[in-house]
Amino acid sequence: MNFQKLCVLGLGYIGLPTASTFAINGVKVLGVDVNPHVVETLQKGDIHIHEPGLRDIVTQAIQSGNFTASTKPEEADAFLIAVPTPFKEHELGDYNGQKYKLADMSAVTSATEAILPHLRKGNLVILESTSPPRTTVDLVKPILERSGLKAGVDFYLCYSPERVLPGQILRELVENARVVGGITPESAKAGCDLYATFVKGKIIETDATTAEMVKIMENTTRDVNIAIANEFSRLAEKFGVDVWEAINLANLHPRINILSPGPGVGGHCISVDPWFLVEAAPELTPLIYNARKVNDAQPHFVVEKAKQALGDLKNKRIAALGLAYKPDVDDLRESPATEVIHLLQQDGAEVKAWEPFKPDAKLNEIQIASNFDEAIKEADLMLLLVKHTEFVKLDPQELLSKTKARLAMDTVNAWNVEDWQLAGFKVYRLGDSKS
Ligand code: SAJ
Repeated sequence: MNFQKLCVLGLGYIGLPTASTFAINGVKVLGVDVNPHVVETLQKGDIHIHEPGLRDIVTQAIQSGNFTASTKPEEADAFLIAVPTPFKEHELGDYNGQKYKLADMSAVTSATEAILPHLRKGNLVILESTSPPRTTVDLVKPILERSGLKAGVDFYLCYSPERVLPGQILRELVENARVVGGITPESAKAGCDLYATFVKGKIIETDATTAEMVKIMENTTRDVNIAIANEFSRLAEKFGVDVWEAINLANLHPRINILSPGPGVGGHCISVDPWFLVEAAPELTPLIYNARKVNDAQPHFVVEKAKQALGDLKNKRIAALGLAYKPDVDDLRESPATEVIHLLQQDGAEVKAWEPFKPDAKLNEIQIASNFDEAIKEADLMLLLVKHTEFVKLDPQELLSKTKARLAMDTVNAWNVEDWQLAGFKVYRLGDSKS
């Protein structure tokens, strides 16, 4: 099947790279975003997000004449929905007193409704947004069928999850295996034909609900695995063990691969998606629920550790290094680092933060230094929260003259304890009660 014109709804971390990759591979793409600022930025040839290589590919897409941006969809051969599915901010579910977060599907609903007037016989609609199981059949399909057309008969309908890793999106978009779930086998086939435009990894056909499950299972597995690593870090501190050493040794076992503990789990995927399963079936998900609880509580564990180093936190000055949700990205969404900072401040600490990937970040109630040196200058403690390469490379000898701090706390296993001790720092490491 040949799709010449594609409409991509949602131009965020997934939609924009996907839209421009289609465009540079010969498909006419209309990128749609409800935020006029995003559309204006693209129309000026600029981009609104940081992702390695994205600027080049968007420029190429625009120059090829194949990519335009608008706030409204138009008729097309295929429609691809890549809008956010966050959780609701002010509403929680309740299962026997256990509170859980609820998916906010309003963006998927309104993007689907926006396609409705343009839907024609023979069109293909693909949902890519991470969604609770059965969203394609129970939410998207009925909306599209308001057109009078029948899904699977008059038009094709698929779910195909994005699985790309922020920081490596452009490469993984092309190379990763792609699962395409159709509401009928013909729909899955049509979806495969579209992705075959640029995907070099395997493209596998299945049904829509399986494809939805696949995506959430992947991220939930990672969340549960990080939760156990975080729990190990707490146990290691109780038993006089260095968790990092213990994990390295355990991972020598051929069938064990323990992930890394840290200050918590952030981002808009792994800390969100497991809740979709809890919401869909709270009675079947005690493990998933508790893993979320463990990871959400990890910032508190970091604060307890800071108290070991500083005693009462009142008026203590802390340089918080890193605000992003993970290393070498500029994305601050759902970042455990910001949660740690808020908790430290609640206990009376004066925190100055520094995020090299977003030096001009503005965050509620967090004081951000204008550069690294300013953040550490007057600090009592340097607290490392994100394993950015430039923080890993810090030379403790050089820092001595730049900061009053002689206490250093590493929550991500970035610093060589001996080097820092030799330079004269007292070092605290998360999950390590040996140093
Ligand atoms: N983290 C740890 N310990 C680890 C690994 C990660 O604490 O050992 C933390 C990170 O610091 C971060 C969070 O977990 O706060 C999530 O980071 P991540 O790198 O594991 O994942 P994301 O959210 O950037 O991307 C994930 C990926 N999913 C999987 O690896 C299963 C990606 O492939 C998905 O496409 C993406 O979610 C998504 O969009 O769903």
